[in-house]
Amino acid sequence: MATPDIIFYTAKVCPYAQRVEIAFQEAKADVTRYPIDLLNKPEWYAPRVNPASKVPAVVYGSTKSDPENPSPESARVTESLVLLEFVADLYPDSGLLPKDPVERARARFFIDAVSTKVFPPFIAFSFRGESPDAFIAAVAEIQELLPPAAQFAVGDHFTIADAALAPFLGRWELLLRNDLGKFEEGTGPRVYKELFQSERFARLQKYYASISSRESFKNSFDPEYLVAMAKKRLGRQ
Ligand SMILES: N[C@@H](CCC(=O)N[C@@H](CS)C(=O)NCC(=O)O)C(=O)O
Repeated sequence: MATPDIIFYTAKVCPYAQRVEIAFQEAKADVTRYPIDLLNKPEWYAPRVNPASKVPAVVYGSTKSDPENPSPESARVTESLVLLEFVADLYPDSGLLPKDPVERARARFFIDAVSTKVFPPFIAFSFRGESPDAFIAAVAEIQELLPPAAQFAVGDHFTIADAALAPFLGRWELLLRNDLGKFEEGTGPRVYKELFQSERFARLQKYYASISSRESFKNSFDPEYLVAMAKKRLGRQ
């Protein structure tokens, strides 16, 4: 039987797509990447690939497909967290999901905490200029979930829990350091110092050093491009 092919619709700017890119690279998966320009999406994308018209999306099929006109028999899989599980299921030997049920539950709990606790206060702070306090408190809660000595979120092996958080940690570090956000000037570097340089967040900083030094992260994170895009969206001038 032919190996099913995987078409991955992605965009370098998108942290959700980077989650999936990291997982594919960690799994050493052979995928066809198709970049989508989010400012000028092809008219076939929603009807043929993802009705929600978002990246990331994957078409998974049994025949070599044309990315612009994938076979209707191929499966469409969307939503970054669903895709992380999908990649882990396709590549069980990658260790992206541990074999042990308790560790699997820990990975999923970590992902749930990231999604429910940190994103809302980050958006309030960064896109609406509200106080950073709730965001900093939420990051402290995430830090508490990190094992004291292990390298990654659920031990010494990189899992989907790390892939889920890494793109966001990377963007927080970059955007805060460059003072990019809809907050008062100078607030970004102040919060940056707290999260990425203070003793209080030493555990988080060590964790960030572990994930940001992974090849899968470095290959999928382009700081200059992200700063340029963020300046257009969040710049003060
Ligand atoms: N919940 C989705 C969010 C994906 C998402 O919001 N993607 C954005 C880019 S980061 C997108 O494609 N937006 C559509 C657009 O910009 O038109 C996921 O986790 O995959």
